[in-house]
Amino acid sequence: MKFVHFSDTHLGYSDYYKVDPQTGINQREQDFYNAWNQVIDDILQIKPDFVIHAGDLFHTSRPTNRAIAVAMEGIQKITNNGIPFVAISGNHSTPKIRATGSIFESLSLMPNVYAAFQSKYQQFRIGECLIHCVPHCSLTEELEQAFSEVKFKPESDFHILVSHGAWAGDKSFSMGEFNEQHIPDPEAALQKEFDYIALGHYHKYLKIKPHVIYSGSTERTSFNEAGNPTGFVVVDLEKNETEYHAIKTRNMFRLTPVHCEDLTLSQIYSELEKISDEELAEALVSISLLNLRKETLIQLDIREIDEIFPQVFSLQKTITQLNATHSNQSSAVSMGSLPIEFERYIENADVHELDKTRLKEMGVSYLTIDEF
Ligand SMILES: [Mn+2]
Repeated sequence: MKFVHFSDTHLGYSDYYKVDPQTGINQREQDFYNAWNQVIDDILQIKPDFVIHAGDLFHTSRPTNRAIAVAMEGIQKITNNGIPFVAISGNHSTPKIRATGSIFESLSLMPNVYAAFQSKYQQFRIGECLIHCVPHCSLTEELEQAFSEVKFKPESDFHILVSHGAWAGDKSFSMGEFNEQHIPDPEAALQKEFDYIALGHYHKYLKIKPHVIYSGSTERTSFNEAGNPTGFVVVDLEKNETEYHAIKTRNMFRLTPVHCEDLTLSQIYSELEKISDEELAEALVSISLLNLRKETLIQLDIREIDEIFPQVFSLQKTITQLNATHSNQSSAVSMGSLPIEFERYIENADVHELDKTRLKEMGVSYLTIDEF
């Protein structure tokens, strides 16, 4: 028995304003569809006995018609080849209000699709495998109830658990989302070992134990995921082997921060020129300029920075200002924010007989709202 375990495809996710010239769809939305389609194509090559999706199939609980169509087309390619598709709902695809209904209700009408989505335990038998599904549950009591209902049937040869959430006991598996659920070690509670535990939620491929695995996501939803591979897991139950298959997605880089306290404006630009290379082509790139002196910050030209990186897909800039009173502290600056833009404007404006310094001070104090 061989199966594919994947998760967190987040179909319908979109970001930035760029459009795919071929499809006319938001480029990042298209990237997520491309990742999904790559996995589907790979599954058709691998020809597993079944496929497991461990949650967050869609980015939202009310996916768009397009996201639904992409999902259904992919699932149909798999099931038309006689490969059953098992899915559970994750925290992103579970409606907060039950009356909303679930898209999984529709998906489960498709032949050869088995979906667990009602905040309760469900099991599905596929050949000699019993697949125990605990989807995202809105309430902790529902989750506890769901795990308490997990039953091993002795006649089934293989037991697989599918769940979505942060594996309890270690904070690092958390996505830091307010509605994520914590999965208690079910093997400890049941005093039984599963042949495999297919986990979703954590967007990084991770083996907690040889048979307890997060497949990670198929695309990256934030810079926290820069450097994570994207792909899926192939599991061979007889051989007791798992193998990670990476797929090709848009690169995401978080570059080494530039410390600017001792740099002039032109030195900052030339530092950036040094790190701008071909490897960044079409990538999502994040740069940090740290501890800029105020006088340098005011002269800094965001367009000039963008022009140093013409090859990237997008450039996220984090800029912090050296705090004059506490020289070891710095505060993040949002370029384009009113106080900064006002200072930049006054710096270059012709104010006749008015006192520029006083004008800046007064303007900034009116425009600054204390954060607390
Ligand atoms: Mn997710």
